[in-house]
Amino acid sequence: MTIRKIGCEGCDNIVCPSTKDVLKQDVAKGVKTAFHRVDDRGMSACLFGSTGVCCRNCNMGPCQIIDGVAEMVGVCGASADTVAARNFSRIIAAGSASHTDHAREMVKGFIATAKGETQHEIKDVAKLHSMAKVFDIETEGRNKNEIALELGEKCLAEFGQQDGTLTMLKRAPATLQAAWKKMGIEPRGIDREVVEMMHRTHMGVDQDYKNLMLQVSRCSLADGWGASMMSTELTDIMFGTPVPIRSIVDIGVLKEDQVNVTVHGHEPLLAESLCLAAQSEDMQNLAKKAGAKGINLAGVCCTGNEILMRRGIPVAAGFIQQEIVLATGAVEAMVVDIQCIMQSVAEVAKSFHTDIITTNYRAKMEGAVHIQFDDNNAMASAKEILTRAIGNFKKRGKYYIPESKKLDVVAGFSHETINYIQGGHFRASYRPLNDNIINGRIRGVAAMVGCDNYKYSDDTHERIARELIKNNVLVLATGCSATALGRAGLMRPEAAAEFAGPGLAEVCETLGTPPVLHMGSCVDNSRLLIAATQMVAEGGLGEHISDLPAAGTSPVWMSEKAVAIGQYFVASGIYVIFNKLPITGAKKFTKYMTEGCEEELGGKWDMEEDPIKLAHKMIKHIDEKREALGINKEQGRVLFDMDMRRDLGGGAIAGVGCSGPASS
Ligand code: XCC
Ligand code: SF4
Repeated sequence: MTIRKIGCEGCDNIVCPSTKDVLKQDVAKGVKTAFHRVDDRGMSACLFGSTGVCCRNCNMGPCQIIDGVAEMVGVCGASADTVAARNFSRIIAAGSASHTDHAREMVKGFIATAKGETQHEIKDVAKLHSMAKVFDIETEGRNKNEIALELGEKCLAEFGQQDGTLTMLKRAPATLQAAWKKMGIEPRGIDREVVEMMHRTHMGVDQDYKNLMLQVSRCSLADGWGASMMSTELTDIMFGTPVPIRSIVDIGVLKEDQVNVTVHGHEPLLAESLCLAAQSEDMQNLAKKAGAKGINLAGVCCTGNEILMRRGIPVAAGFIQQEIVLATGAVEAMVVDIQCIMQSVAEVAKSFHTDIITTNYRAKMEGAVHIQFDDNNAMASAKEILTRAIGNFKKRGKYYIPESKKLDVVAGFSHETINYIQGGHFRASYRPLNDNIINGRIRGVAAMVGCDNYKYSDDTHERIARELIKNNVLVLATGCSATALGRAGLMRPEAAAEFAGPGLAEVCETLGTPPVLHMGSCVDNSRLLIAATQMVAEGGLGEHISDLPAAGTSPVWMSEKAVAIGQYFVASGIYVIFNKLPITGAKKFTKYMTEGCEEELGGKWDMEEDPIKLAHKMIKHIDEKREALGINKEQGRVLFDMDMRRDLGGGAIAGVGCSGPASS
């Protein structure tokens, strides 16, 4: 991809106004960010590594392989295809392990909550009952905590389960379940699949790339339809299933006169406890005593998405802005737990009064303060953290908050919300979405997931999403890509009229939704699996997820987790396109991933670095699916008359869009 050189001096990939604004202030002088390091390193990425053909799985290597050159196979004889497939497998194992270890903590927190050992409660009883049904748990005559305890314990057991299949798999379309069974890739136990993946990629074990890819799918399914799905559902039950909520996204959410605490990482247990503690009278009083008007919590990365979705707490930054938010000099503490926390934040914080507070024994960092977050004494841990942040308020020196640039978002589009807004309480269904796809107002659905990446321009997500919605493709976003799209103003309902094609704009205006829907954090991609399943079940769009006019992308991924997500989408029948994947040094393997696997899985991988071309590859795929379904006819613009609006408007978002207040 050609990177657009339009940023400020020394930061070529920056388009975001507030990032640019902060970086040019005096207070940020001397702050080195990843943007600078990308330039400073002075070395381009190793060709063998970036194309997947460097093997260091044993001490006879590392071996760099050149496909087709007889002398350049591994010392053990490993071919380019084997090495690339093994490396890809290990990415999937690491990505799945990260999601599943996060999920395990959430399940354990859920069990502790069911036992009454935390300050949280079982909030969404309706969802508890629907999950109890999935897990064959008796609900008659039992209180919510008893049911929750059994559910939590059954979920926890699936991590160490050795045989059988994961329970959530049965939520998938029957056709997909049958395909997995036929291929022998139904996950047996969550941890088992990760361990087996690591074993099979050890020197001298599985040396058949196609056979390895079966385990790759099984491992990723244990993530998507297993651990991640458990995490999303149990977190919803405990903290509430998201409903549409207005908030703001940008560095400008920091407040001049308050103690700014950013919460960065992934597990919402910590963030939820901080939210509760920040509202407590003693913490509020302590903040006032320190001369602040209060405590301002703001999210970073997926923790940000979790508390935005459920509480409407503003998001200060996505992955790509974690250093910039510190460079404002206005953050008293950045509290971190696990995943996507750059080691550089400790270095940046040194220039300011800011404390980086690590809270998880699994993730410590030199230069940070460690305050262990104790699940069983969460309030005390949270207060200790906040007390430290409040103590820093008086030490704040020069700072700069780019206040004018923050943008509104409407977030909170869980699968349940999408269901509801289309039909209200009584007729909740995906029927209107399917109908609007069939009648052509909506061309198809695109999932945009995953990270930001300093090697690419920070408006890449925006450019792709604008191209998609202009072409009437509804965009569902999660993770840092959702934050990026929020920052770009695409999660305001008004964005439909401003940027969407006429058909999509009409549907969005009628429902009062933005053309880009925020569906949550990285683990919440499981919501997309359920949404796709629901679209198949609703009828009219084929028998399989692979029949849907839908596509997925993580256009500037950086984390191994994003690849695991991509793979479980592919193994669920979805066409997934990334900017690039480290597989291209192996010809047969690449061909298999981008073509061959479609026959078995229904989904396949693709690659494209140019944002606009990437969007059009997604659109082309969507059109091909429409063609196969026989719905790809040119549609004249059908305006909604009042009856149609009334029909659709039952669940419109209160105070949002043209439908006025919700009728419920
Ligand atoms: Fe990390 Fe989840 Fe990627 Fe953002 S999107 S950079 S993984 S925080 Ni999931
Ligand atoms: Fe080289 Fe084979 Fe060892 Fe890999 S496993 S480092 S290809 S000898």
